[in-house]
Amino acid sequence: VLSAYETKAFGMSAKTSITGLTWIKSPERDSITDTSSIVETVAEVLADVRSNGDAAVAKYSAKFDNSDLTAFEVTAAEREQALAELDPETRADTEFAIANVRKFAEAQLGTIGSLEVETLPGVHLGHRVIPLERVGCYVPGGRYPLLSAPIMTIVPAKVAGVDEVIACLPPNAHKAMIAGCHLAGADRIFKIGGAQAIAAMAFGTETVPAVNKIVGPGNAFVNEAKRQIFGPIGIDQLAGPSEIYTVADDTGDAEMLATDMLAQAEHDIRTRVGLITTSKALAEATLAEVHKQLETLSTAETAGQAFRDYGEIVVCDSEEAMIAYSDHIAAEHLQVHTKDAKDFALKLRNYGSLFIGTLASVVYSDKCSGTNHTLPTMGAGRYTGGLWVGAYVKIATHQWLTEEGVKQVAPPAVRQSASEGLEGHRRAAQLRLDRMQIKG
Ligand code: HSO
Ligand code: ZN
Repeated sequence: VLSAYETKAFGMSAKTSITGLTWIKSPERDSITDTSSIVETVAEVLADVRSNGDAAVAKYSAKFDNSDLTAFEVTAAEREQALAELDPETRADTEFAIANVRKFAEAQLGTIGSLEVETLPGVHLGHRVIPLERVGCYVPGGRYPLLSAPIMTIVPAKVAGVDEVIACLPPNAHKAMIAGCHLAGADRIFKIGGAQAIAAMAFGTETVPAVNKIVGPGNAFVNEAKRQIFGPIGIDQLAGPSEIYTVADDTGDAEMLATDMLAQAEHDIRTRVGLITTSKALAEATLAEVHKQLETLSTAETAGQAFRDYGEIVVCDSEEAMIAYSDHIAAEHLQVHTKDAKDFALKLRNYGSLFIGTLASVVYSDKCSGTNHTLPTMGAGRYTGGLWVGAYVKIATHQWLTEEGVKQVAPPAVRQSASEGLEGHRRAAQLRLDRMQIKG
């Protein structure tokens, strides 16, 4: 089921005025039926959990997740058990990924600082970087347990200095996911999934504390719930199906391009994959290679359908057209396979995360290289990057003035307020000046 906003993501490919493009393979589907019923179902879950707390959570866990749980929190003993059941190699790999995501998040946090500046004589302005108090990380169950999922939402929250990081995962999620949440540093973990998890974290229940922001991808119900609670509660973004595009010139490698596309296509039948290239020969070779690889890929059923429905291979008659079309798509993952890839990368504007040169693989970032894999999809890369440590802090401004500063800003503020007919504002602006005059 897809919710209303997901329908808008498709149909973008065809609607472009960019010239010099020839499709060797176009997406066969570009619109998906709207299912507004989900909007109402989610609204009902949210309202019910808001008024009835844990009882409503238990009711929807039974209804949607087939779970009879009434106590949702993962206990210390369960955490221990989940860890004990994790094989040592998986644990080491998980810890490797956590360390790398942490290192990069720490370095990024170092680029955000507090500020104090005097912009006019006596007018002192500034901002502070303040961590959020409480954050909720939704960890999807999914067809495959993705151990990197809790890492990407929980680790940067801890690095940012969030006081309490809670995680919710579906009751039937693989036990390893509990170990993943634990190793990533979740303060509290709850076995609650779907819209009821978002509701519990947004409004709080007897056992789940209310949070200030909810992050992490989920299914259509989770997305819709995040959309509906947004406002008083923050969200990261609305996650759509994965996307991978590559811009390539004639130095591109068809086998590698096909492999990379199918690596993401196996996620979901709605994954969008694409090649934007100036080489017709590469385009044709890649198309043939995709079909060849599908013959032996164990996940070909999903990957093949995704490629059939949403795959696109476009030949561009200039580098400019290639850049323009790539910026138009704003793919979640964008690979650059060109001569001088580092220079070429600087010409690109819209993408979630960039993979420069043929040695960088999206899969490394999916798992463990250190950049966050929670990235903008459906064109959101035109206005935002992905989840990062900065999403867990707020940059909040402040000011203080000397009498000299008041002399600078009060007269214009008095005049503006008077001309707008805001007498209360005028008085507040004038009062400081009057007090200064009385003092002499
Ligand atoms: N490609 C996904 C993340 C992921 N894939 C994790 C495998 N593991 C996010 O776009
Ligand atoms: Zn992936």
